[in-house]
Amino acid sequence: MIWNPNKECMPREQMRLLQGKRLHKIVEYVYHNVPFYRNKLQEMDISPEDIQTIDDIVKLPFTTKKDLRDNYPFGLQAAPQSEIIRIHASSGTTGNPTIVGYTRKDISIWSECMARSLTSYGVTSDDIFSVSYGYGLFTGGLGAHNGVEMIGASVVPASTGNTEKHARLIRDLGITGIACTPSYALYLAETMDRMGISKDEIKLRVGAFGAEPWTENMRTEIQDRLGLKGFNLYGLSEIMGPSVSYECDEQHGSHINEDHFFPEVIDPVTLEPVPAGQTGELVFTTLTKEGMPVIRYRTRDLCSLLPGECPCGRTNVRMSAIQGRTDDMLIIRGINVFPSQVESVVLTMKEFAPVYMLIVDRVNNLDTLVVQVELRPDVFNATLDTPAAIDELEKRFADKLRSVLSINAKVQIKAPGTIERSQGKSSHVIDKRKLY
Ligand code: DLL
Repeated sequence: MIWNPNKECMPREQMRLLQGKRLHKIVEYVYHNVPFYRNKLQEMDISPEDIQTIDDIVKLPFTTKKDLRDNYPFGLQAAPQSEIIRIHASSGTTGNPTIVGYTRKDISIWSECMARSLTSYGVTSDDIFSVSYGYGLFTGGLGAHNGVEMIGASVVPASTGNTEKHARLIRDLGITGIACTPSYALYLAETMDRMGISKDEIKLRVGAFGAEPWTENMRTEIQDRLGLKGFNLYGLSEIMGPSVSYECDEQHGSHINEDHFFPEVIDPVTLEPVPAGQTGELVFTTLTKEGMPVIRYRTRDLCSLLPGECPCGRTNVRMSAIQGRTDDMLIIRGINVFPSQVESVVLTMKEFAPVYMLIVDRVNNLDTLVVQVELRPDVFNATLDTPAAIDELEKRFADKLRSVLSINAKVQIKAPGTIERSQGKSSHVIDKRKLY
């Protein structure tokens, strides 16, 4: 089944005409409503009239996460506050999160994009569907929720945490579909094993997995252990949230909702488009968004656009799985974490030298984060001479980290000179998960 064949299976020439028209409109819209874009366009001597077809997009400036941060909180918002009906936030590199406001029309388009994804996975109004992405500032929970409601399946807003209760609900209600991070799916399988709930007692048949990178091996393991078919779901807050793209039954790349989000792949160094099919940095322009439209947003995600037609009948272009990032952002338990956030905490504590290391691992299918930090030599020699003093400092550091990162980290305070220095480019991360 296809939710909106008119848009998902549109002939290519027609799609490009539609994209061109929408691009012109959105450029005109930001020109008149967002001083940041007006200034940028004026600096480049571009007027909205110069943008008539989708090919003109290359004339436009890029937008980066730094631009969002510099314009915190509402500087890139185009619609008046009275028209914003929801605000989400995602982590920034330091300090301020990225704030994204949505109008009623934005939420309705987002819900439809999500409905397209779920329909492509085979979800129908007969399903009982558990949304186990976090609800709250993160876009995963409410984003998926609205889509499930739109197709008329029964949504169970399980969110994350309380996994044993969730496992019992999956068995007792006969839940047939689930949306969560792939690592949470494995953790759920593990919890069920521990509780003695077998695959034969549950009716799960479809999973919508995303918000973090995952491998084909993980897909096989999740499918085997939960007895379902797992589909990729991709998205990012700055563009919308989950369902910027979604897999179909062919599971060869994820179809982009191209009538709303125009994709480009560029060389992250030269910023020039890469030849079709080659890997580079994914860039999106929102073609219809009212709340916070973005022009040529650099996602930092590395992938390629797949050439050729898809046997499923959808004509929307497909993107490959994400193959890495051009920055150092980590996704730990579905939450975006930048080493620079840890650094910002380290720098606020006078006991520490600016030498730290994040060690990320996956233990029993749960991501773990250890943050090591070095004491300054004078502090090491003078003040911190009892285990109680070290404990107190560790606790203070862990509390500060939790409030900045929104996840728990185990902290280890190290003696001066004991964290390994890198020879070349300074690296603050050891990621043992091998996700790409
Ligand atoms: O993770 C939105 C989302 C929620 C997508 C639920 C899918 C499901 P952010 O928190 O802004 O938004 O993080 C976006 O997560 O740039 C990618 O690096 C990564 N990411 C998201 N989906 C996938 C995926 C949500 N399917 C960042 N595969 C993106 C690999 C993914 N990476």
